[in-house]
Amino acid sequence: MISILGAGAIGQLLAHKLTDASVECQLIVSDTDKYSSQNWQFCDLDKNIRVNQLSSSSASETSLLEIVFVCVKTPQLREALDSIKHRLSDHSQLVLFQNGMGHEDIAKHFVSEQNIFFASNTHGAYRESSQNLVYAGAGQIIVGALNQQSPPKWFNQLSEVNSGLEFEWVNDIRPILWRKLLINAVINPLTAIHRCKNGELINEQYQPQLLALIDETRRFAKEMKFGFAEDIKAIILDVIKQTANNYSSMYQDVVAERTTEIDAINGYLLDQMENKQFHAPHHWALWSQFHVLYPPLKHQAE
Ligand code: KPL
Repeated sequence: MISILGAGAIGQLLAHKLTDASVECQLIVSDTDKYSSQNWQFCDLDKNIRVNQLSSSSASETSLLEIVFVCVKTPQLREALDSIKHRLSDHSQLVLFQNGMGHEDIAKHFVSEQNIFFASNTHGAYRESSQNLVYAGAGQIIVGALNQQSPPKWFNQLSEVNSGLEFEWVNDIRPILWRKLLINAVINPLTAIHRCKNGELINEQYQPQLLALIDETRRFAKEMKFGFAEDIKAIILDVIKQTANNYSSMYQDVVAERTTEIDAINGYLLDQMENKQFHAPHHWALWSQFHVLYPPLKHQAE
């Protein structure tokens, strides 16, 4: 049984797609979240709308969890894992779907290192209301671990199912997480600042900033000796194209006045750039522009 912690856009997308493919799964919802029914609306890529009955379990229940797809955002990670810690055993495995890097340090407080996996997701989805999801762009889910070469049993079973989610295993997840971080560091704050869909970033008025950021990102990736450095422009433009109709997760957070992943994504990147003494005026300008528009929420500063 796969448990999905967090009923945000990506948590719901996984629950719908796995339920459609008859994979046993459940959404773990917090005790404070009140959902009106078991009916969850799903608008698929072809714009067909259907209602799925998704199984759910409240965090405070006591049955043990085997595989947990952790789909909350980085700022909520510790609290979410804390809410299910009584349901974790030595055999529980966590699959972390957060954007950014470094969050495994939080997960290590809850399960041992060999039970931590990472998923890098490029599917786009957004919620129109709490139980109403729009699937806005097909992507891929690349899964791996930091120190583990072979995929676990659940991964092999999942990859044999035709869920449409395109699961792929890699032996070393680090470069994949970096690649995703660089994609998110450009697309997410820009869409939040300009309040636009991903696809609108290629419009004339945003293009100079987009291209300058991409070029600075390419030079940093080269400095870091990432194999994908020279392809990063094509990679970012391709994600923009594939998810053109999506509102990025950071856009969705600022609109809903939730804490964003700006620290986990751009904060982490700027720290690494500083460590390397890499000159990054465009990324610093992006950081300032974001913080002028969206000062840290009161509860973040406390
Ligand atoms: O990861 C995403 C996000 O919004 O966080 C992308 C792939 C950019 C889709 O919007």
